Amino acid sequence: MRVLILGTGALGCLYAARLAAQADVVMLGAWAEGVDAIRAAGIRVIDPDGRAWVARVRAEHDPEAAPTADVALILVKSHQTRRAAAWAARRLARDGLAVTLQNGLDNLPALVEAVGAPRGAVGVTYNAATLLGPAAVRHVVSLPTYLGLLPARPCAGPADAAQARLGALAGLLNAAGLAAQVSADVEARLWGKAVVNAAINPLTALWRVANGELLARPERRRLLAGLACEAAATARARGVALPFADPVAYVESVCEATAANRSSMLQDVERGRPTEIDSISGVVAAEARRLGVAAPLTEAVWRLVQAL
Ligand code: KPL
Repeated sequence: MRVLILGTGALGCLYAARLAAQADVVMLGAWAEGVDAIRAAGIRVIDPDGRAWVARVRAEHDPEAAPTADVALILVKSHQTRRAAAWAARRLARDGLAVTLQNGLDNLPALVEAVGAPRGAVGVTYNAATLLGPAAVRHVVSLPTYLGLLPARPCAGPADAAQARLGALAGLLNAAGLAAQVSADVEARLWGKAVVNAAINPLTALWRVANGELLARPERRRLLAGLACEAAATARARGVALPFADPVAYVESVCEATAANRSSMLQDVERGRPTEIDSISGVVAAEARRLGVAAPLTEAVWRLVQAL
């Protein structure tokens, strides 16, 4: 399979390095330092068990230089989705599939606008990774990736090109050591992840602490729980059947599983880069307002992180 990975950040590097042994992988990115470092010495990965290894991967700055792809994985920050989607549209095979694996709730519409609904899909990943520098990534914890189509459509068998591609991609990811499965209700997974991100990411960014530190004090836990409940209530008001019964217990379990990780939003703040707060808390707050759900904490952290 020919795989194009858009984005040379932590998850872009992780997916590219892992998939390189299983597929023809090309990375495409606008961050010159990242692309140049990948070209010069490959991607350096530190696995969750501390093992370090290097993967050689082709990387390009210019979409015209990238070959046609069967699958494009969108792993840029959400404010860069439109450009990445336009680049993917230029390189994707006619029966190819572009999959957003990003945080946030507003990436698929931008992707579909560029590649067309039949060629757009969603992935939700719980893998936690830290960018150590250009082309260097620490895989902090290995957790599953869920893939699916939105709106959900019944599988029409092997003739359904998008379903077949998703199945093949899940197989490839599993073979590459990244656990993945196709989900029949990926909207539930998307909102499940949004509940996690709407609770963990703003607080870690505001307090500059690793995920596990959110559980260290009762006052932190109370705010974490409040944010999780607001996002979960919004998802339920939308009719989404979340993949967990208790949002607080679930978000706390993710804090434990990713305790050592500095969230992607904290990493953005520390690098002085735009955060994904509008695509996470901003969309939750807007949906809450639309559906008449009270979400004052979400509104507050959205504005506080914007002001950073
Ligand atoms: O998705 C994440 C992120 O940092 O964006 C979590 C799951 C919170 C891991 O840090």
